[in-house]
Amino acid sequence: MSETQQKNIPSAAAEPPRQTNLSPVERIKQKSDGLRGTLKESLQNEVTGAISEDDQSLVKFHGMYQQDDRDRREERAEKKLERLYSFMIRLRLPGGFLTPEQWIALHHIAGENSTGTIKITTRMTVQLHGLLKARLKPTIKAFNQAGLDSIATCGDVNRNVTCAAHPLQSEIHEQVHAYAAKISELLKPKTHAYYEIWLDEEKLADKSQEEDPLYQDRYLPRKFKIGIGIPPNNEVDVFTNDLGLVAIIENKTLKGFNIAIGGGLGTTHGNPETYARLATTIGFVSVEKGDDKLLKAIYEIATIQRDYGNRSDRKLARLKYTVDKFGTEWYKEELARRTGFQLEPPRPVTFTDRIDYYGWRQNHKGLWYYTPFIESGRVLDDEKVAMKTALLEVAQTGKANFRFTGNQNLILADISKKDKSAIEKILEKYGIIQHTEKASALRKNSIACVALPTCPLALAEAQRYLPVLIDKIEELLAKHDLSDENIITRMTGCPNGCGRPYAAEIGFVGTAPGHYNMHLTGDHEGLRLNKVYKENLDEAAILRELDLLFWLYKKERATGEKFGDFAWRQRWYKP
Ligand code: SRM
Ligand code: SF4
Repeated sequence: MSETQQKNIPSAAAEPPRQTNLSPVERIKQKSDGLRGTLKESLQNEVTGAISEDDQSLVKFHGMYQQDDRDRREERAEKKLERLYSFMIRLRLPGGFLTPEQWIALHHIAGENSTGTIKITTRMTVQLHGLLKARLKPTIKAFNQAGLDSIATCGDVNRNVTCAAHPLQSEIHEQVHAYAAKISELLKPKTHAYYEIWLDEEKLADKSQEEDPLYQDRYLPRKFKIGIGIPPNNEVDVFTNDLGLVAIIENKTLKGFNIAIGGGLGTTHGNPETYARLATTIGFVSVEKGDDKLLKAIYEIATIQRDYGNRSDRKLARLKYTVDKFGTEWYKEELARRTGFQLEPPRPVTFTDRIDYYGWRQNHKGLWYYTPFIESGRVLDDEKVAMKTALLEVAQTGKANFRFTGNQNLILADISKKDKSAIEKILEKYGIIQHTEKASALRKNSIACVALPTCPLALAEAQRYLPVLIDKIEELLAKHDLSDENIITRMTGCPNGCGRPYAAEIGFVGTAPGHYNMHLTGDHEGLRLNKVYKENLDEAAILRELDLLFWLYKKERATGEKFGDFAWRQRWYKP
């Protein structure tokens, strides 16, 4: 019996099922008039710092989230004041790239409209927090003047497309990297709403120009993420995406891409139907005779998810659940039916790491790159280092581009030989080089999500706490003579997994204030997810556990064996 018959699912050629019992967000999307809703009216309402409930769903598609300062909820409630509402805005930067001029614009926009901190995200873009409602339009207009937008960085659409950041990854990095922008454009919603609402542009005279054959009026059932990896460095965590593309490069020529589907990390505590999943590789598409086939395959993978993804339960709506419900073979058959061609068998690939190349590196063309360490991707001036001022000064030279990495870092990039010393002087002046060299391997390989005080879903701290916990873990590593180990450690304030903790060697997932599930056994390359080791640990319990585990690791590991692999061999997970 075929997989299709076994699973009692529609044959590939059948009409997609009509879904009933739609979730409330589905109705909001459908009646939104191309994501316009009542956003214009909400923005004009001066009685509240918030926007209407339906508009809160819609504004995400424009790249913004309504939030409030959770640290101040109690104080505001006591004074009978409404919550201190503000907005977070996220830029669309396919492959994570800014010119120095754009960085300068971002620096000033952040200072004038937000908390001032520029947050580099795990998907290679930047977010600003704390924007009051009245500052949204001026912010978007200022971004627009800098050639930047926030379209589709949130919402049930294709999100910021990530791509292996470092030009050292391949001599044809530029060629592969260009696909991030191409794919972002291919899957960008067609509605003109963004331009009308935020930039005061006239309505389109001809409505048919915004007809959207991909998203129609339903958009996707849920967010959709695409990442492009370039072996051997998997710093984008390519298999955690709904759709992962792995560049196949032979003899310095781009042959095509392996296609992997169904990655995703979000889970919900206490809901066993939700789970983290790495994408399954389903085939290869050549680009040697042009990229039409590749783009067609990407587009149709999205249309299948549009038609078959779960629209009743948003917890089960990501592509990974569609793939597991119908099976990868069915997905491939349906894809072949829609594209008119079969995928070729996947090509062999080897990933060996997921690191950022800190410090100075030179590429094959002789250009220089400096990767500073930016803890949790937060660019600000604090008591440790004046990172924000230093980066502004670097940008003002006009001699370095800004490339973001999937590890919440940035690379000062494409610096010519003659300009290197000018940049170096600035980095030295502000202590950036010392700051980067001083940070431990553990710290440099850590990620923490935003969590409190802005994230409404946070159950525990992450970016405000992980640096403090790392101080203490560093002491344990020193005690066991393991200080040079670059163990990949990630923390999130809830199980949604924004810092990709399930793909870490040590993952901490918040359960309640001050408490975390500890996950172990993930590998160094991002090819094996971890598992829960112990639940609901407080700091003292975390340190107690790690003390014992590090002792065993030091004593019994094989030569060169990574912590995650050792933990896997020891079966350090809950049965
Ligand atoms: Fe995320 C929701 C922050 C990467 C899975 N994520 C959120 C929200 C918007 C909370 C909300 O819905 O109100 C967070 C905003 C916090 C704040 O105050 O800024 C948030 N996610 C982030 C960022 C900023 C974390 C960071 O510190 O870097 C990352 C922004 C990426 C970007 O630039 O687009 C971020 N989020 C991720 C990732 C990692 C990735 O994509 O590589 C994941 C796991 C991969 C995945 O999608 O499966 C992730 N975020 C989620 C989920 C769970 C989705 C699910 O399938 O269940 C949510 C909750 C939701 O969508 O309902 C969420
Ligand atoms: Fe918020 Fe949870 Fe994402 Fe952290 S993992 S940013 S707490 S949704």
